[in-house]
Amino acid sequence: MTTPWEDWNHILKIDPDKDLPEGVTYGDLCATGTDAVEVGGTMGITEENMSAVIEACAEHDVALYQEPSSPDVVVEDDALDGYLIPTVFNAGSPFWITGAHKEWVRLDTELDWERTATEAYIVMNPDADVATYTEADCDLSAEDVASYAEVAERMFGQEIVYLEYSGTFGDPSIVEAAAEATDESTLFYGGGIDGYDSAFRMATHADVIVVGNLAHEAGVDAVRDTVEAANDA
Ligand code: 1GP
Repeated sequence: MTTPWEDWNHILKIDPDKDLPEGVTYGDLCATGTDAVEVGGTMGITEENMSAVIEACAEHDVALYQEPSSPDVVVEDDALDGYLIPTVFNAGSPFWITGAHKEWVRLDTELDWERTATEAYIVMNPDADVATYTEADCDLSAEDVASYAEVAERMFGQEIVYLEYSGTFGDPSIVEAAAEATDESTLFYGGGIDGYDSAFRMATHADVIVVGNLAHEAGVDAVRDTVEAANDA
């Protein structure tokens, strides 16, 4: 697979289980200047709601990726540029490290490896659904996180390391530690970005910032501000 994320600064993550703010369309979000739209979520995800969002975004000129939370919601659609598959390095259950992946490969004998890459997640917010779901150990120091990041890059050859604070703004010093520990991997940061300043703060450390809830809770202008910050940093 090619590695377009090396050139990205900003990802907009759209959760198919959440509504858009009144008057906002998927087209508006695709046109914010974000480098890529990633369609994914943790709870309430079905193949149907995934497909609906993918189809709505496919009409617009933006890189489009699916981030399936489990094998049964993978959507086969030529409009997708690819699949970004989470593997949770600090998961308590091995199902979320390699188990779900094994099931996907078992069930899908014609998996499109050319369009498939993994994201090495380090889940940091214990209150997030993703932490509960994966039984993640979020009690990690900056040193622990940096070490996980280095393991992901050096031992497991992960092209993407994803520091995930979903729903809350993370500790910039921990993001900085992860950035220092990675050399060739692209570092994604996601969680609690709510405008220009928070986006800029994390984008000074991470290679790519991921904006999620804001797209569902605020207007398009707020999202556009985070794109600007990611490009400025
Ligand atoms: C969630 O990392 C993303 O997977 C973004 O988090 O929804 O808190 O912006 P927020």
